[in-house]
Amino acid sequence: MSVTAKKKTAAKKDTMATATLPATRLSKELHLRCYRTMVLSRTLDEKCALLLKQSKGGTFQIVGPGQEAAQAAASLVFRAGVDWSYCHYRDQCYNIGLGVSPEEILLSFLAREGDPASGGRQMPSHFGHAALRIVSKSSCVGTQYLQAAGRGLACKYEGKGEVAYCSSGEGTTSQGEFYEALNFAALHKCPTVFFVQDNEYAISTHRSEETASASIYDQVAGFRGLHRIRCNGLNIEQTYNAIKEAHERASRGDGPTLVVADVVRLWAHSSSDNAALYRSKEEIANLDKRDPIKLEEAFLIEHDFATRDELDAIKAEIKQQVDRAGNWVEEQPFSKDALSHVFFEGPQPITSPGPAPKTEGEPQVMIDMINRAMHEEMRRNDKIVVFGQDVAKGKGGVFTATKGLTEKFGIERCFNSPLAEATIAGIACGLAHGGGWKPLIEIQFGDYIFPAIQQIVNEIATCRYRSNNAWANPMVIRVPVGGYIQGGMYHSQSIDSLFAHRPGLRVAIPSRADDAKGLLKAALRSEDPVLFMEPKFLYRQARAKAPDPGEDYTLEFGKLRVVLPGRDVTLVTWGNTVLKAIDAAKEIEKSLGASVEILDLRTLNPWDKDGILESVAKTNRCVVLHEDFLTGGFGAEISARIMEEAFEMLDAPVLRVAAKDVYCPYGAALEEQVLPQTAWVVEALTRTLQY
Ligand SMILES: Cc1ncc(C[n+]2csc(CCOP(=O)(O)OP(=O)(O)O)c2C)c(N)n1
Repeated sequence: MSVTAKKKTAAKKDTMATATLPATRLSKELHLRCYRTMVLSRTLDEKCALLLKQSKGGTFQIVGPGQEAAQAAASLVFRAGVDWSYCHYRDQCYNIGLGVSPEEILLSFLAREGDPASGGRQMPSHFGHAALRIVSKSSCVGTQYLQAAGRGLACKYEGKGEVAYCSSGEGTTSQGEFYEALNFAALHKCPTVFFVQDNEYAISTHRSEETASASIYDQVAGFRGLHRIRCNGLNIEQTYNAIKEAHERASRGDGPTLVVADVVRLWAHSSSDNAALYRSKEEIANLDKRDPIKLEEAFLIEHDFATRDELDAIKAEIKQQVDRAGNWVEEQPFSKDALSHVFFEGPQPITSPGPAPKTEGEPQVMIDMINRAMHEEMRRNDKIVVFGQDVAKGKGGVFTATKGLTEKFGIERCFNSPLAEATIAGIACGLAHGGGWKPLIEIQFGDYIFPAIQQIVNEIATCRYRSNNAWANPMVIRVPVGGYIQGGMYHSQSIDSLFAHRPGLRVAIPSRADDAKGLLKAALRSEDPVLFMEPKFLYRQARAKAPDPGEDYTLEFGKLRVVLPGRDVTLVTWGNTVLKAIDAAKEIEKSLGASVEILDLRTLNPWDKDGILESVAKTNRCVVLHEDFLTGGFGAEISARIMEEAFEMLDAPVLRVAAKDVYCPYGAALEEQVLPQTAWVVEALTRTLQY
């Protein structure tokens, strides 16, 4: 079927689906309130378009004309400062309805101080407002679905009848995370309302090229526990009824609803787009007939709620209000602060020295210390919630790290997630947005963290920065990593350099049981998101054992451990390769009589540059050893910093020993050729010492 034919069939179905909805009447006051909200939003869009044309500061505009009725109706239902809003970038009218002022919209548009969304850090229309519980929005379409489901889970746990609002266009529902979110929300009866404003286009791509069914409404018919409503989004009353029903269901504990509102996009996708390139002249000419403001005006006049003159007066008054706001905003200073709020800036255990570890007692394996740290911290903080694949009940994780947590703390605090890493990270992200919740999630293997990467790097790591400290994502992501276990290509990967490279994410990688406990406990008391990498080869290694450092022990991040003091060469490493370093140092002592100072970094963000430089000042030689690939590995960063800041101290070039730039194969004889071996370290140390 051609695109045009598909459009026609879809249009027919639209009429059929929307005609059946009840038509509860709204009062004159509510109609006029919506009308004002719609006109204010449209006037602001026109104002911003003008500012853009005049080159007065904005560089980009994305607008909502055509979608105002649906949004104004939704804003009547959701409660500002009570419910939680995960918005679409076209949701300006909804934001205004909740209470965002024209000044605030324009501060954001012109990147002036006082922009409540991002302090000028994000493009316009990336809404956020802490006091109104409008959660910071990134530019990634589709990430909001899982976050809103996670927030719904928090609302359910809190039992106060609060609801999460989640809005998007229909194109964005093609993202896999949409289906994952519906699944999770339906499975857990999350009080989340998914509001899809179907304007038929995703930039230039028509719905018929996007979705196998006529509408996303039809496409998701099979989710048990998901209520669905389709409505005419050009009609305030129809949308209000749909949203009200969805909100009431959610609030009383009946679970999620998908509301699909058919709307129209009157303007181009954005100021960078030209709709004439993909919409016919006829289609564009007919859009005006579907303008919801004009339709509402006709309704108001027909029902004697207002006269034409009164409506014109409202428009003129709002135009003046917007012009006044514009003049005031143009006088405001530009946002200047670009560097703060990457991390939490107050004192916290991961940035402060903790108590000394206890050193007596039976040495314990690392996996047991990780398990004990979680038990102790969950007892201490009842907002810690553990989830991931197979973490619950009898099994307690494929490596038994979470063993006993469900039995001890109940299924709500340690539950199995669906087999979907984006779900795990996205739900955690939403849960961590407020209320003190502290998700402690497990990604089963580092090799499988990639489906979650959008949520981790673009959402979790950026949340505090992009919202100018209004929102944050304190959580811990535990993930077993690394090789030396014949795990083959997909159970051996190191992910150090990928994540250590991202501002906003703390990264830890212990090599000993006591460090693992101290770092994990500090992470769980932190205000920042922490990626906690666990070298699985060390889980039960006798050489990684240490006595339990104690229930109060927390270990500051960014402080290396001197594994072996030495005089002649510094060997910097972390994770699995600490053991290779120890073996190599012994051989060097024997063969050359030289003493090697081994430093275990323990964390990669932050990493202890000063500690390394102090050692290099003494030894004047340095080798960096790690398990991740050589090219672009974290060793390159360390080596470059030593070169930049301590060149004069060096008697030899800094050398790196790392995995070959090859995937880690399964066979023992093959793995040995790829992952760093003791002999490689001995060879590099010898070369450095003999330089
Ligand atoms: C993950 C991601 N991919 C691509 C983009 C670029 N992009 C921004 S908006 C958009 C279209 C979204 O369409 P739809 O969901 O229908 O919403 P509408 O703009 O029609 O309201 C695209 C492709 C993005 N921001 N994020």
